[in-house]
Amino acid sequence: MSTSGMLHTSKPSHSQQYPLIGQLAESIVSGWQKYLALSPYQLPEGLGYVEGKLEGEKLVIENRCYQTPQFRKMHLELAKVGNNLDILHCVMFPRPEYALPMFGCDIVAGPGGISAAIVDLSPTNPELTLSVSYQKALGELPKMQFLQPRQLPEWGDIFSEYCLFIRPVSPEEEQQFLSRVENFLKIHCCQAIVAKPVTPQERELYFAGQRYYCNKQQQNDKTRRVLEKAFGTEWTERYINSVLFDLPKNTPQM
Ligand code: BLA
Repeated sequence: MSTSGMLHTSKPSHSQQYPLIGQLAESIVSGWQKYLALSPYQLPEGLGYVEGKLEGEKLVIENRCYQTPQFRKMHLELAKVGNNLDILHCVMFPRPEYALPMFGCDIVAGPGGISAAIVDLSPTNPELTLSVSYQKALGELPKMQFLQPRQLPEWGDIFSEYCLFIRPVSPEEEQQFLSRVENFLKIHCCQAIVAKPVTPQERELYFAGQRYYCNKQQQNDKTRRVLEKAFGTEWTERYINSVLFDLPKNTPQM
């Protein structure tokens, strides 16, 4: 069964997910519906809904994907590994005609709670800096304190100074994280809908910025390992390169 590209109206299966993951998924999709004009986005054949089992436990992946005038691809993925691991993965890829950062969010929950919760608006310009208007909006958000901040991995130079990477220690911290994601998303959508296209020369730079981002994300061995266990190396390579962090085709839209 393939569910990619459809605007779902039925009750989504993420109701069985770790509570914060279900909440975040609802919140992200309703934010998209509220602020943006969504059209379906067709994922590669057979990769909308996938189940795998090689060694160990069953892995089920459910994808939702949309596009808008400003975003080439907005991808929300919910993955469940047996009864052990719940994962939310979300990336908004701007069309390179727009000087917009990448919205990215990842949550990994195990039996002991959430081990990783990360959200960022990651720059795509050559200087790897956010524009003044993003900095202003993000800087005005209420300050938050989390007890267990986490260290970014070596490949994490793509993330902005506003990146939030934590292990939430309580339901209160989980809700604070949710609220921060909602704020990031609101800021991003409101900036995106008033953005003007850049020149073809600048477009090349933003395209290269997205390529850099994807190349770095593809180096996350923790993601790769989970997928390889259920689907094998070849499938995983294709999935990472064509669904999770695919590079846009370098053909101008204008
Ligand atoms: C970490 N990602 C992880 C971990 C796992 C996954 C198992 C380790 C958890 C931990 O360190 O506590 C697994 N993530 C997945 C899988 C998918 C996924 C299988 O998305 C998809 C099917 N990752 C992203 C995005 C960001 C991201 C968009 O996909 C950020 C915007 C970040 N994930 C990210 C980071 C880590 C992580 C920074 C920690 C890596 C490390 O500490 O080495």
